[in-house]
Amino acid sequence: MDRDANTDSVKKYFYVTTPIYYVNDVPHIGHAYTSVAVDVIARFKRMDGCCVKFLTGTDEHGQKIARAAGKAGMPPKDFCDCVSGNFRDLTKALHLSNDDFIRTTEPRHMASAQALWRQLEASGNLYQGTYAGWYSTRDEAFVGNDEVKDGLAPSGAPVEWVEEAGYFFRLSDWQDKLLAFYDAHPEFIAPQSRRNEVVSFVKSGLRDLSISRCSISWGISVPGDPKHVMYVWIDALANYLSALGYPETSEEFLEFWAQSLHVVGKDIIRFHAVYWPAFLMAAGLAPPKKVFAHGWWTNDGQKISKSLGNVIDPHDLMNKYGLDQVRYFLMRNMPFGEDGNFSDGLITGRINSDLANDLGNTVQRVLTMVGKLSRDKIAYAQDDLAQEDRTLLKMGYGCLNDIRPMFDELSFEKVLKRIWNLIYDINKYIDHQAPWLLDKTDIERLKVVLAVLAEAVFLTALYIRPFMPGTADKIFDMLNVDNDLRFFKSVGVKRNFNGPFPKPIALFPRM
Ligand code: ME8
Repeated sequence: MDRDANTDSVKKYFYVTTPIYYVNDVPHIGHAYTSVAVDVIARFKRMDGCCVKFLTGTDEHGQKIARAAGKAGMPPKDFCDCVSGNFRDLTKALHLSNDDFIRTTEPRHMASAQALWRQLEASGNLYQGTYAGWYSTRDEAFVGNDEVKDGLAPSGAPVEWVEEAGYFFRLSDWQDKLLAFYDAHPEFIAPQSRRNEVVSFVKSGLRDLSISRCSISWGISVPGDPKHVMYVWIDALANYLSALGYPETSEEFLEFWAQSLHVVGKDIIRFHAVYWPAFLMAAGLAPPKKVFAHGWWTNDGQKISKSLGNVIDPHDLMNKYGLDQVRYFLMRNMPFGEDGNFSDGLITGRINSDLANDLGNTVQRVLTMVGKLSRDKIAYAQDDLAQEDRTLLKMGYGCLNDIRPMFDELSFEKVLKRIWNLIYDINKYIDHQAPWLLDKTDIERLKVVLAVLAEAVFLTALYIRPFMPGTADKIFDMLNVDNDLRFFKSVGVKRNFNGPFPKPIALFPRM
């Protein structure tokens, strides 16, 4: 497996997660977006020598799912099996490289969530009481009186009045500790705008949190009190621990947890950046290293919702535009963290200009020359390199150091712009060197130019690989590059490319 072939001998761990998606409905572009982003970062880290665990899965308990199952006329578990299968299919269709797919109805998760509960109870953070207040089933959230406006939660979801006995978590005790934690770990919440939002929410005061339900039964039983089920958010958040084997806290668990990144949409930042670190600290565990909340997609400027009938099905998109085209568009269209819009015009424009023209034409231009002019072997001696050759290679090799910090900030669109600068430089180099003329005048120089071009295209393929793995592998195949060289450890290592080279194929049809 390529992920093992590339892991450094001193292991650098990296744990990255998507939210686990509710199984009340079919997957749409928003789910595909988060999942592709996490896949890109997971693939980048693996190519960079890390030992990566990439987790995704489905959130299957709670009132919302119970109601959706009832509406479908199915027992909840059968309903979950069916819809969870749709999400699993989507991971395959998007070529996600997830290492695990967790379902909250699995025994391994239920045991883990109950262990977390017991830990919270043992630490004195739980007490029994009665909740009388608003609840939004769509958000699966308890909503304060002051937050309800015109019968709606801040998200616009309807609320209903709930009165039931249950368990509370002493969240109010955690206000100062959370603020101290945010201060000590400024990198914990990103981007900065979300961090500001969370800090001011916590500063405004925290109420204790109801964490069980007794009016519904579709959930994980509260340990020792099976009349109650756990509130679906404590159940759901625990998935990040269950997949690492909690309550066992092996050395590997701790290594992964110390390098953990939760990527979520901005809708669920409060659960991940306020409740989750409080639960974890209360249970004697460290919070995750980072929570990144990305922005929201709209369709032709409108909110995406079932009632507006404008939900975008990722399978339709892939059938219409192609997998790598969709993956590229999702990562390039808007800065990660900001909101953005989908339209057919936008994706078509990107495919035609960035992929067909820039990337596709450049690769085909180079590989056609390599095939026609190289006489089946591409190699150069370091001493043969002219200044222009060195400049292009420097631009190519230097790209890796430039994009590493951009990846750490999850600035995917900046990474892509940097890679595209390399593509523009390759084109300028071709125009200056005019290899088709060298074929008639200077065969020795032609060999060097083709070698530099092959190397630059090889580097381009390496850098686009996390985003468009299928396209990158097509380029490697056309250059006869071995599988074990398709990693960043190959950057800066001088190589030969050996023919005969297959006839280059067009990578992206124009739309
Ligand atoms: O919230 N634009 O699940 P969910 C961008 N089960 N991203 C979007 C989006 C849009 N229009 N719509 C959805 C849940 N998303 C809980 C999570 S985690 C312990 C539990 C993405 O099915 C985005 O990542 O409602 C958002 O946070 C997630 O889907 C919500 O998925």
